[in-house]
Amino acid sequence: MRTKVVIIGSGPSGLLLGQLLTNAGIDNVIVDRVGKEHILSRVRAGVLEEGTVGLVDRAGVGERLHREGLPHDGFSLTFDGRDHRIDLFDLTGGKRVMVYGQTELTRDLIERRERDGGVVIYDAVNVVPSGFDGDHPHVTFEKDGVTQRIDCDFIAGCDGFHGASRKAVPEGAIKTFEKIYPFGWLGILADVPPVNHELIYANHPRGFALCSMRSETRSRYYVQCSLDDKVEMWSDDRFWDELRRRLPAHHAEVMVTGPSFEKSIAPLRSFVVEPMRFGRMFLVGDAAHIVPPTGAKGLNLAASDVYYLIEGLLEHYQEKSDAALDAYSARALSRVWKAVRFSWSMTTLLHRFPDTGDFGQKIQEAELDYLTHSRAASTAMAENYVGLPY
Ligand code: RFL
Ligand code: PHB
Repeated sequence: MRTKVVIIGSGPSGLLLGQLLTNAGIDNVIVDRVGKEHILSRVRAGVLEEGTVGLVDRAGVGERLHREGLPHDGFSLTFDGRDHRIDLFDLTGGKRVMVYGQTELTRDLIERRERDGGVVIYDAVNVVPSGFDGDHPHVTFEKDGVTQRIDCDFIAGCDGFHGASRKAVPEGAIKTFEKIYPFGWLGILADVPPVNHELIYANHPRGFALCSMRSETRSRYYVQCSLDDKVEMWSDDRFWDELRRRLPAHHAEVMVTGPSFEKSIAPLRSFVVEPMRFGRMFLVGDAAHIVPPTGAKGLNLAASDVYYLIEGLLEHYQEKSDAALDAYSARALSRVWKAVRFSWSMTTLLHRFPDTGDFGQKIQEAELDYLTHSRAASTAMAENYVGLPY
């Protein structure tokens, strides 16, 4: 088989890139190691920047997002029993974010690809990208016990943190930057109305908590937990008790609880590889970088990578120039590092670190106090939260 671009990974970055290529008439094939049902069962991000929404619109997949998504003009930081609202709209001169689940976005992208007759090869085993350092890149895999090979012009490694693309790069050609945080997030989904009409990021002596949502009747809540914790250790009752204790009383008292239908623990890490291009293979999204979810940046960075890569691929095929492809890695990384910095700083500001000590604790309190009293500090937070320009 031959195509122009093989996309490894059918997550949001692979599907979005595939749709933008298809819309431009550029043949592409997506290969994923799991099946559609599995992909649609993953619960992840919930906050989309305007740039991400714009890219989804450009792909022609934004109809349901605009109908069902919840535009948010601000969010609350709570600490010391009080609320401090970050007024995103006011502080950024009219920008907001959209709350819409990654699972729903992925469903919209898959349905659109199916309608267009785009190829996705699910349940592919042993996916290996090769030949990308020369002129004959190709991807091999096994499907139903038969080895297959797809030759192409370019490979897009959209296969997430545990994917095959990054692993195929020779060790000496890639540099890794990593920070592991000493805690995780325990998250639940429950069909109860959100405790607040906007997100609440809570700093509390018992640990961080986040109140988010998927709709007016579905809440997504998180509490900072120990890396040794297992989901089985957290009954729904224990979760609700802990969440309530980490919120100011006026929120805790009105919180509606109910049975959860999803519960999982995610470790927190910051991770970046440089460069993001290796000959004719490009790394995109989580394959190249991971951020802790505190700044809601993971999915949005995957989208900005796609933005830079599609620009390069369109220029290659339509204008016979490789200037934008050559600039891909540097342009993407420049935005990635700013989001890595922001996610790290929000994580540092809001969580309890086991080894912080009194000095670290005082610095955190001073930082929160500064945020509440300085429009400049709040503006910097808002500007990063809504997403820096592409
Ligand atoms: P994805 O979504 O991980 O998709 C990668 C796809 O590649 C496939 N794959 C392979 N295919 C072929 N061969 C292989 N060897 C393969 N290995 C993997 C996978 O099956 C999958 O279909 O990466 P992508 O597209 O770059 O998208 C990135 C986002 O998914 C990610 O940044 C965010 O979800 C991160 N993230 C969160 N971000 C937020 O902004 N807010 C959140 O609340 C949030 N929660 C999360 C998260 C990521 C999590 N992970 C990765 C465990 C919670 C979790 C649990
Ligand atoms: C979510 O809704 O899952 C969510 C929202 C904001 C974050 C992280 C996760 O910062």
